[in-house]
Order: sequence, then C-alpha cells, then structure tokens
Amino acid sequence: MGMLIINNYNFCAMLALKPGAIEVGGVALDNHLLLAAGILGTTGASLARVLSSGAGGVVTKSIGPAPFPGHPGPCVAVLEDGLLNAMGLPNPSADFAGELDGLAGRPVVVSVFGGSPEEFAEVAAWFADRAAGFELNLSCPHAEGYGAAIGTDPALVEACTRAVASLGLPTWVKLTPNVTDITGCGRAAEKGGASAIVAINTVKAMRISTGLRRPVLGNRFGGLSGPAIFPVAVRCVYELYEACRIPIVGCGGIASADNVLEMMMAGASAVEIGSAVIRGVGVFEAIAADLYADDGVDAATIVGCAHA
Ligand code: RRO
Repeated sequence: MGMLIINNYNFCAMLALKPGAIEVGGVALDNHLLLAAGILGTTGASLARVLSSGAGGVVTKSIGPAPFPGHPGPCVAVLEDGLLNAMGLPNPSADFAGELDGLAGRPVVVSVFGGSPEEFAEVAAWFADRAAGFELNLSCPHAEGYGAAIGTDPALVEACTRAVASLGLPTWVKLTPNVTDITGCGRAAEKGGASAIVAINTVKAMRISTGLRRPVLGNRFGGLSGPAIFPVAVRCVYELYEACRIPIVGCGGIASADNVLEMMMAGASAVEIGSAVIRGVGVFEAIAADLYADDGVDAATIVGCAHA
C-alpha cells in the first residue's frame, strides 16, 4: 500500500505571486499579508510598526462596548506547535479611537465585538470615521455572551453583520471553527451583507499541568492558534469557498509563503498572520520575500484552484 507523507518541505519552488497592491472585501491592501487580530493590535504605534515592517494591512485587537481588563492569568501558554490563550477580550473600548489618529488612510481594519447586534453597531460607529473596514469578532472561544457564544447561531451572525454593514463600510466577519458546519455561519454572514469572511479564530482547547494538577490557563479553557491548527483552517476555508461567493481571508497557523499559497489554493484571497509574529515582526518581510517575484503569477489564477 502506498503512503504519501506531506511534510513541512511541501514547498512549490516554482510558484510565486506578482507583488503589488490589492483589494479584498472592499479594503485596499498593500499586499496579501495582514496582521491578525489580537497580536500587537492595541496601540497605534504597534500597528504602524507592523505596517512599516511589510504587512499589507493590520487588524486591531477586538474592541468592545466597555473597557475590560481580561481574564485572570496565566493568559497565554506557549506549546510545542502553537499558542494557547485566554486573554479574555481585554480592551480599552471607545478610548481606542485615539490610537488610530495617526493612521488615517492606512489599511487598518478595526475588530469589534458586542453581545447583540445593537452593541456591535454601537462599537463599530465609534470608529467609522477612521477604519478602512470592520472585522466582526463572532468567534472568540472563551468569552461568555460574546464571540462564539453568538457566532455559532447563524441567525445572530446574520443580524450582527447586517447591523454593522448598515454603517456603509467594508464588513468582514471572523468565524469560529468550533461548530459542526462552518458553512451555515458563512452563508449567514453573506446574507447579512458581509464583504468578506475571515476563517478561522482559535480552536477551543486546554492543557493541564501534571506538576500542578491544574489547568495551565487561569480561565481553564482557551483558544489554540499556530501551526497546530493550520490543517483545520485550510479545511474551513475550503468548505467556505464552496458555500459562499464573497472573498475569504484565511487565518490560522500561517507561518510560511507555502502556507499562504496553500490557503489561497483552498480559496483565500488574502491571509492573516498571528501566532507566527512570535518570531518577530520581520515575519511579514520574510514571508513576502519567498512569496513574491516580479515574474510571479496573478493571485487570482491560484485562489480556489484546489477545487475540482
Ligand atoms: O481576547 C481573547 O482572549 C481572544 C479573542 Br478576543 C479571540 O477572538 N480569540 C482568542 O483566541 N482570544
């Protein structure tokens, strides 16, 4: 019996993309690589630094209806093949607007969360004069009343999306993989007027310290990100590409140019990079150096090409 083993050297040396500015889901980007929500996204200075380090766009930390310090620690554990976090949606709420003062006209997508369609619209409206678009966090796996608590119900996904899309700015919807069928939520976002789907947020997970005989995270449960979840993200993007017509932004464990190409072949028009930033903000320039070449192909020729 033949056995095909695909390892981390599954690299297609022949394929590179044409460099240059693009437009995805109504947002103008400098390239296909965005900073994912939750990493280096709470100050204008860190967002500007990531943009000047080769990211084509940035997504802010998720901002909600009231200032919140987050869950009690420990909030992050570094694992063999990823990160486990339960930050607990720490955010400065409306005060965050001031952080965006120096970023006018830049590709800054503001991630927002709320406990109802009305709260989503209220929070998004605070940033409507300074966001290139919104990303709706309907997917944090460990936030009671927020995130996946709402984002697993297609009717609520549709209502929250419609409430924010009515502001007239590009509205991306970030989905949770912690559902039986992600396409139901993707279709609901599309029906509500989303301009793009972002897939995926973290996978609900936990670890236990055998020494302490207790969960390692203060919140016990958290979200797994990094290379460990890349195959889950590819599967979700592949399924959404077959179910929806709006563009998909791939997210989840992307750490190399080959990962970007694989996500695009599954159906992503752009990607978000989060946990790989643990290697430093130079990760954007490093991936771009492998991904782009002046004689590269138009990304449109490979987006979704893995589908029959
Ligand atoms: O803040 C968090 O704990 C958090 C958020 Br908002 C999210 O969307 N996903 C995640 O893994 N953690």
